[in-house]
Amino acid sequence: MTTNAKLLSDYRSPDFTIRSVELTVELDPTDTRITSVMKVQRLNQAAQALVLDGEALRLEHVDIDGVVVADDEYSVDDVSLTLPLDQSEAMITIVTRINPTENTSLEGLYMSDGAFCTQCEAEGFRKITFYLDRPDVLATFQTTVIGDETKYPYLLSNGNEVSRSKDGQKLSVTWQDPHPKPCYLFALVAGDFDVLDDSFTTMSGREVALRLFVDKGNLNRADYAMASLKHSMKWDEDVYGLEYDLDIYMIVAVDFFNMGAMENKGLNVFNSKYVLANVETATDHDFNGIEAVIGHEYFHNWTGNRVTCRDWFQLSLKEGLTVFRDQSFSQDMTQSSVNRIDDVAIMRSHQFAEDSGPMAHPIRPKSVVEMNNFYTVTVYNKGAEVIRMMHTLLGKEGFRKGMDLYFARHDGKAVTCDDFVEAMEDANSFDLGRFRQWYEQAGTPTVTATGEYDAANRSYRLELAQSVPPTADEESKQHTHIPLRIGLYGANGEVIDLNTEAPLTDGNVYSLVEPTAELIFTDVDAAPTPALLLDFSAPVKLEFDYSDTQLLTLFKSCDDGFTRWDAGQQLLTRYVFSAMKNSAVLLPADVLQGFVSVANDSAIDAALKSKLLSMPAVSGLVNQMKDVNIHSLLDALDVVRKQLAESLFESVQQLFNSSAQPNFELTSKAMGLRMLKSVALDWIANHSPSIAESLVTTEFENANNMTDTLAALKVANTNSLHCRSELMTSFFNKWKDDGLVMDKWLALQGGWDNDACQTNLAEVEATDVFTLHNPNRARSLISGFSNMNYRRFHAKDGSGYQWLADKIIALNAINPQIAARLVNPLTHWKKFNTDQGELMKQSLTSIWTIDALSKDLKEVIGKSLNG
Ligand code: B3K
Ligand code: ZN
Repeated sequence: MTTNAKLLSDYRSPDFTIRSVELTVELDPTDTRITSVMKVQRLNQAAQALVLDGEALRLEHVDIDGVVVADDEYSVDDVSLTLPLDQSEAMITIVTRINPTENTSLEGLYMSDGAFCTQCEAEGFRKITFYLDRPDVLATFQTTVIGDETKYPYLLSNGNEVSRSKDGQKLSVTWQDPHPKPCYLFALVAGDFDVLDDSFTTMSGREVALRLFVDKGNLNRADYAMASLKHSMKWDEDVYGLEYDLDIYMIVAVDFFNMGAMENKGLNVFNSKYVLANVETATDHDFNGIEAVIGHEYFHNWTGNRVTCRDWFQLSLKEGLTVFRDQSFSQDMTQSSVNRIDDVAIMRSHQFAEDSGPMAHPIRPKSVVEMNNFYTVTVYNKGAEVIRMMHTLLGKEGFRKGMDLYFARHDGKAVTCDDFVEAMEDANSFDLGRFRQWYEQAGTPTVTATGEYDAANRSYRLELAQSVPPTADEESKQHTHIPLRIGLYGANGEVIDLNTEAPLTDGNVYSLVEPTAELIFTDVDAAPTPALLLDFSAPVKLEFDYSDTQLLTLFKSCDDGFTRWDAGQQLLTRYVFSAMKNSAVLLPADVLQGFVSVANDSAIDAALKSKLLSMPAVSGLVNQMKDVNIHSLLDALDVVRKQLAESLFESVQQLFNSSAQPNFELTSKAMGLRMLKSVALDWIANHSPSIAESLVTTEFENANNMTDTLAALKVANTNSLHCRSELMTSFFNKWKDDGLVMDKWLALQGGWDNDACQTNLAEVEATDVFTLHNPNRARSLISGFSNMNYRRFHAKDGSGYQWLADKIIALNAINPQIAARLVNPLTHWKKFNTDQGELMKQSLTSIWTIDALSKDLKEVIGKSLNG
C-alpha cells in the first residue's frame, strides 16, 4: 500500500517548466475539447524527455513547434504522457477531450446542476489536460472559453476579461491572468447565474469590481457574503498592508462542491453553503461560517497565491497561515472570546484524535499517497496554532515584520515552510531552531506541571516537563519549543503580579525550550491558582493536579475566557470519569453552586456564558481515554448532566426568558443571546421534558429566523420530545425544495438517538432530498449519524458501523474524496474496547475487501487496519 507513497525527501526541482499557457476550452457536457499551447523551457540541460501528468484524458493531437508528434514517438499511460524533448525551449500544442458529465468525483472539470465548474487543487488540473501538475511550475494563463450562449451566458476564468466574440449561438470569451501561477489555481466556470455587483476601492485608490454569481433566484441570499468580502479586503489592508492585485474579484457559488471553497486566482469557487444566507434560511453559525470562509479564500490571495507552496508537503505553509489569518479576522470582527474557545474545541475534539490515530502526521507530512487525504485538521488547524505560537513569541509587531520580510523575499515564488520560519527569525533576530520541531513530528505534546507554595519565603515554585507520545507514523520524538502564557490568581480570582527571574516575553509568556524547567515566583502572599495555558497558548495537553476549589476559582473569575471555559470543562470531566466508575456519584454542592453562580452572573456576556454552561464534548472525552467503553461513558455523561440540569433549572428558566429579543439583529451581541437562549432551552428540556414541550413548540412556531427555529428543533430532537415528529415534518414540508436548509434536517435525522434510528435512516435515504452525489447532502446525514449519534453509531450489534460502511462502499464509486473523509470514525477502532472495536474493524474490513477500492480509501483504511 505504502509502495506508491511519495516522500518529501524525494523532492527534486522540475526538469522543465512552463512559462505561459494558452487554453481554448470548447464546452460540451459530455465531450469538451481542450487545446493547450504551452511555452516550455528546459531547466535541467541533461533532460531528454518531458513527462506530463494526465488522467482520464482522450489525446487527440500533439505537436512540438508545429511538427506533429507521431503515435510511436510518444507514450501515454494511465497517469502521464512522455514526449521526447531535447531542446531548451519549445511550443507544445496538445488537444484532449473529456466528459464532464461522467465526472462525479468533482475534481477537474465537472457539471454542477447544469453549470460547468472546476476544482484543480491539489491534482485536478491533470484531469483537464496534460500538464506539469505541480505547484512549483508557475505560468501565465490565457484562457478562451467557448460555449452555447443560451445555456451558458457567463463564461468565466481567472484574471481580466480581454475579449469576447460571437458566432451564432457560440459565445467565446478570453481571459488573461497576468500573475504567473501553478495550475492548481486555474478555474473555469460556465453557466447561467444571477449576479450581485459591487466594488471596493483599495488603499492605493484602485477600484476593484466585485462580482458574486449565484443560482437563479438566489440574489436575496448573497448580501452577507458580499459584505464579508469587503470586510476581508479592508482587514488585510489594515492589519497586513496587503492590497488586492487584479481589477476584478469573482466568486461563484455552486451546489456540488467537495470542500468549503477554493481560492482560484481572481475566481473563487464556493460551496453554496458558504455564500447563500438570509435570516430565514441560515443560522448565526452559518453567517459566521460565511464570514470566515470568504475571508479565508480572500486572504489566500497573498498567502497561497502570490507566495505559493513548492510542493504539497508544504501545504501548511498556505493553509495553517491562512487559517490563522481567518481566525484573527473573525476575532476582530466579533470581539468575542468565544471564537478562541471554538478554535480550541476543534483542536481537542478532532485534531488531538487525528494526532493519536492511524493517520497521525506532522503539519508538514513526510509521506503521502493521495494528497486529498492531507487537507486535514492537522495541516489546517494545528498548522494555524503553530503560526499563532510564532505570533505569541514574536508579538504582534514582530510577527508583522516577519510577514513583511516573507513577502519581500518570496513574492511570486513557490517556497517551503522553512522559508517562512526563516523570515520570522531573520526579521526579529529570534532563534526558532527548537521551534521547527513542530513541523517535523506528529503527536500532541503533554506539559506536566507541579506547583509548591513556600509560605515562609512567600514564593511559588513551578516545575514543568514536556513530552511527546509516540504516534502511528513515528516512535521516537524530540522536545519542542512551547510558549506558556502564565497567570497566577488569588482565592477570589485576583491577578497576582509575576515576579520572577525566569525570562518572560509579552509580560507573561514563558518559553519552555528544554525537556524540563523550574520557575520561581516571589512576593506571593498565599498559595495561588496557576493558569499555564492562557488563551490556549500552545496546542498541548496540560496536566496539573488542580483541586476542585482551584478550578472553581478559575471558572468563576479568571480574566481569560478560554481558561474559564477550560476549568469548567475539567470539573465536569472529572465527575463524568467518576460516574463511569460509580454511577451513584454525586457532584459536590460547591461545584453545582459554581455553575449556578456563573449562570446567574450578569457580568458575563451571553456568548461566553453559553459556552461556560455547556457539557464537555464526547469526542474530547474519548481523546482523554484508553479502551473506551463508549456506552458507559455516555451513561456517565447522563448522570452528570441530570444533576447539573436539576441545579441549574431555575437559573436557566430565567436565562431563557431574559435572552429573548424583540427584534432580530445580526450583531455578535444578538447572536450571543440567541446562543444562550438555546443552551438554556436544552437544559430545561433535560430536567423537565414536559415544560420544554410547550416552550419548544412555541419557539418553533414564533421564530422569525432560522437560528431560533433550528435551536427549537434541535432540542426536540436531542431530547426526543413528543413534539419532535410533528416539528420535523412541518420543517420538511416548508423547506423540502431547499437543499441547504434540508442539510440541517438531514443532520438532525442522522443524530436522532432513538430505537427507531435505523428504520428512520432508511426512510430518510429514500426521500428525494437525499443523494450521495451531492457532498453536502451526503455529509449532513452520514456525519450527523456517525459523528454525533454516539449511541446508535456504536450500537452494540454493530448495525451502525455497517450502515456507515455501506455508504462508504457506495461513495467509493461516486466520490472517493468524500468517501475517504467520511470513513474517519471507523478508522479509530483501536480507541474502543474490544467488543465495539472488533465490530468496527469488521465493518472497515468489509470496505477494504471490495473491488476497485480508490487510492484515497486504500491509504486511510490501510493505515487503520495494517498500522
Ligand atoms: N485550498 C482549498 C482546498 C482544496 C482541497 C483539495 N482537496 C480550500 C482552502 O483551504 O481554502
Ligand atoms: Zn485554505
